[in-house]
Amino acid sequence: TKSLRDTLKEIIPAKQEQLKKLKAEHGDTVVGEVKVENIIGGMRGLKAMLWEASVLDPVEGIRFHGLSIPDCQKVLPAAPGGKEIIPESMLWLLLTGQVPSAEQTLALSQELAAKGALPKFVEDLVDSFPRTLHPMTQLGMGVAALNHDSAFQAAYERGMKKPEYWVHTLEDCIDLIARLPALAARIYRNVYAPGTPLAPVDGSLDLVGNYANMLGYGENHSLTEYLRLYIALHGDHEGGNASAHAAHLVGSTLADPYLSYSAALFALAGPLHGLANQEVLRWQMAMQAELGADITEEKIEAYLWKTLKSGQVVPGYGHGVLRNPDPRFIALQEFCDGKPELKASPIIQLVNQTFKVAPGVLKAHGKTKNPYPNVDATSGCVLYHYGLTEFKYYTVIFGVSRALGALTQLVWARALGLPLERPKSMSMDALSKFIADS
Ligand code: FAM
Repeated sequence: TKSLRDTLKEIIPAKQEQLKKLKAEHGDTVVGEVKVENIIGGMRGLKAMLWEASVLDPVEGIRFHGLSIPDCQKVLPAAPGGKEIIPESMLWLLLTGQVPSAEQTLALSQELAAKGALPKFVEDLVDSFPRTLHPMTQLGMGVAALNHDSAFQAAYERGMKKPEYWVHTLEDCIDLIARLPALAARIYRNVYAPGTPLAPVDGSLDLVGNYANMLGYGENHSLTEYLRLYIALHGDHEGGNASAHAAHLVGSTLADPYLSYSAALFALAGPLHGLANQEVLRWQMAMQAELGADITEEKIEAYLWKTLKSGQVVPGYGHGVLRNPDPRFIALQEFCDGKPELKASPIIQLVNQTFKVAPGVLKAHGKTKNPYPNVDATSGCVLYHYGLTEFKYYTVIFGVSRALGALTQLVWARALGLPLERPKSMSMDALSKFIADS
């Protein structure tokens, strides 16, 4: 059975050829037009970057190399003894476009576990942070500090040639993904259970098995399975979202994968992006507290209007690209439907009741282009049910996940020799002059 590196070595030349052909034969083909509204509207809808591993259809949602989420759930290997997709099989798919065998997935799990320990100075750095420092700030700083051992940076200093870029990028990406659970779990334990022992990385566990174990939830098989699915599903959501795009932009300067991914994490930490899952829980709990025991759809509707009229967004609803319920939301709901204790959970029931009412209210409100839930509408609430109630930590789990896609693209960007990203900006005066002259 072929290794990950050999698989990549085999497929990269054809991709390089494809890019060369696109450039040579279609370099001046027009893909779309740039309107003033795109320039002032956060570049929404502009097709302006390459991203290999996934494409987001507004109606159908995400596909990873053409595979939908239900497709992935059918074909991607689970952990030994588990049922859900695991990040290792998703990473293999994202990197290669191929579905790994159970054996290949296991080999990747073993490699990640073998590389999973943190350098001592990073442990000390993280231990020195005040407990009050937001976990996402800690994660971003920890990831940036891991660049101390960057293979890419060391090879660049030695004067490596361009065809070698992806090889060292890949090694950094694997090392970083391997170390994320130990880093993220250390932050959790320091902030929420200081002074208690932290389990070391266990060579016999998969990536999330280890993560759950180090968090202190190793015994909870159901939560571990949820985290596997959650982390696999959040892995990639094409390239334009703020975290993925930040990694791509910073990586295009040939900053190493650690620095590039720390930039992604700080983008993920914004409330309109990854912080939304913590906001959803906060909002649903405030709703629960206000509405009391007897929660009806009418009361939820009134609460939604109250949120909107106070000028706030309804967290967990809307999306920059999607125009339908997010299939990741649906997959997490199906996970809950299959587990009686989750189905009976008050917070999950509230999420479901809200889902029945919110699209109608948001349509009547008439602002958002997408009145449907995104994945964050439920992801944090499920964690809360399992007893992982520290919602300031939720985006860290998203941050462990998004590495899969953002780092995959760094490998492809270096393999394809993609250039420094540098869009042209305009001032309002320049834009007005352009309009007047044209
Ligand atoms: N509740 C109320 N208003 C909303 C809304 C919501 N959930 N979603 C969008 N709008 C408003 C939006 O604020 C904008 O109003 P203004 O014209 O006054 O600025 C208007 O509707 C048009 O926005 P849009 O074009 O539909 O959405 P955008 O592409 O600008 O923004 C989101 C997309 C996700 C930032 C936005 O829908 C939002 O703020 N949602 C709530 C926060 C959230 O759930 N974020 C998580 C996104 C998730 F996918 C992730 O990154 N993890």
